[in-house]
Amino acid sequence: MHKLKVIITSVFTLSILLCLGGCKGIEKTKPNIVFIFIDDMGWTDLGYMGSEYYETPAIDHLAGKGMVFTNAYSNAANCAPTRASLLTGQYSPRHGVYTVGVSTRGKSEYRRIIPTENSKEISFDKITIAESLKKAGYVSAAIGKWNVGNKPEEHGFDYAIDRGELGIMGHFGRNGEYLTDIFTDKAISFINENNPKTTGKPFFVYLAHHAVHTPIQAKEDYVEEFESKIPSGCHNNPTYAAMIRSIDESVNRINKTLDEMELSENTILIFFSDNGGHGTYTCQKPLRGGKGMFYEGGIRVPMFVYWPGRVKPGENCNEAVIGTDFYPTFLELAGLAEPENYILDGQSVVPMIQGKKFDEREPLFWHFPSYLQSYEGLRDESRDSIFRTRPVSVIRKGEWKLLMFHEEWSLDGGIDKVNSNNSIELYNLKDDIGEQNNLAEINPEKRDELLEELLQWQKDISAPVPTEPNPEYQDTEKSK
Ligand SMILES: [Ca+2]
Repeated sequence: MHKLKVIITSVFTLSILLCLGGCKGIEKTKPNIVFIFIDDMGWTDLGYMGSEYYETPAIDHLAGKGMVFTNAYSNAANCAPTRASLLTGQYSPRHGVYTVGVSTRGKSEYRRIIPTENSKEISFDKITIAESLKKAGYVSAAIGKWNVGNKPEEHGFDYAIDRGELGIMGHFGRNGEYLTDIFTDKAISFINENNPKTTGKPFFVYLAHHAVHTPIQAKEDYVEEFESKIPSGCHNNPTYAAMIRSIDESVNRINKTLDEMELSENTILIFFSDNGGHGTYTCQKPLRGGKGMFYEGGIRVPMFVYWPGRVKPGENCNEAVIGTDFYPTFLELAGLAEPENYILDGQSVVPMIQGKKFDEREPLFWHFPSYLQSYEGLRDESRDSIFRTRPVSVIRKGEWKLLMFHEEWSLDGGIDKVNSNNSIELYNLKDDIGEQNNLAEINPEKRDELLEELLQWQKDISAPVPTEPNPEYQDTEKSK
């Protein structure tokens, strides 16, 4: 008995000694990282975010025991650029992936300016987060939607599987199997086969579901169940609700796996969406707009971090964070320095996870020199009824947000005519989260302060602001 006590005391003393160097904050043990990435999930599309129709009991439970980020942003309002920024850790002007497909979406006769050409892939000179984590011994998997050219294995992932390899086009396989379930199975298999207790290597799972992106398809029995429930406002599509239920099951199954393998305490689980919800099927009120727009509904997304014993349960973090913050966050968790000669645009959110704040939060920026045509459901919330967005740059600093529209800026006199050319919108998100009151005229001091920072950022990062008029543009009432 006495001997045992001595051993226990020694182990305890030893751990204290070992702790002197590293136990403050994040330990030296490299945590596993599970990043669950939802496609097109809107800010209020979850129970814990206020939906009274969609049901997400498992997610609500984990979010309640984790940390909810209320001011989390995607780097763009649509899929590819958000993913490129997240994987490279860089804002879009550095990688050139501004949009999905071409920049010229929507009829040419309505476009005033020639938009910037878009890149459809991450170039090989980029150091992806998977490549960086590999240096710290991580084994990594990209499961699901990729969307940024080449293959995940060519960008540092050890294992990858996508919908195409499964021979699936929409959300169902030939035998009726559901894509969200298949990807969840693949993630669970990967975790099983790469148990750090056996391999000695931490894992990074990038689970990028295609749900809840169109086509809106879900399991029939779930759809029927939601058909019998009472819709709530603009959350009223039973098939969309059923898709969300399958996402909830996915998160639950992943968490259960980690729990059963006793990995939860050394695994950080992050839930995030790549842009706002699709205006035809859902809405994110009180936010304005949805997917494809640079109003809050298009870029503010649901996010929580679950890490039992490490993240203080039940906390909300109201600091503004953005997709490019994950790269430096993962580096810090893995104990890695930033890659040499490689610029990272984000800031680690590890202090927030520890219940602190950023020493100083840099302003957040977006740059979208492209057009996105509109569709039913969003026309009332866009700036105009033809496009969800026209070329635009955005800065968010503190509670203020400024949007600079390139057509008016470049063709109607820029800074010299800023008081009258309608190129700028300014909102105070604290008072006006719905972006209803443009304060650009009322508060020119704040407008100029943010504008100056935005212009400086554009210059520093060589952001292309389109300037050339489109010869096919027809100046009719409808095109405005
Ligand atoms: Ca998306």
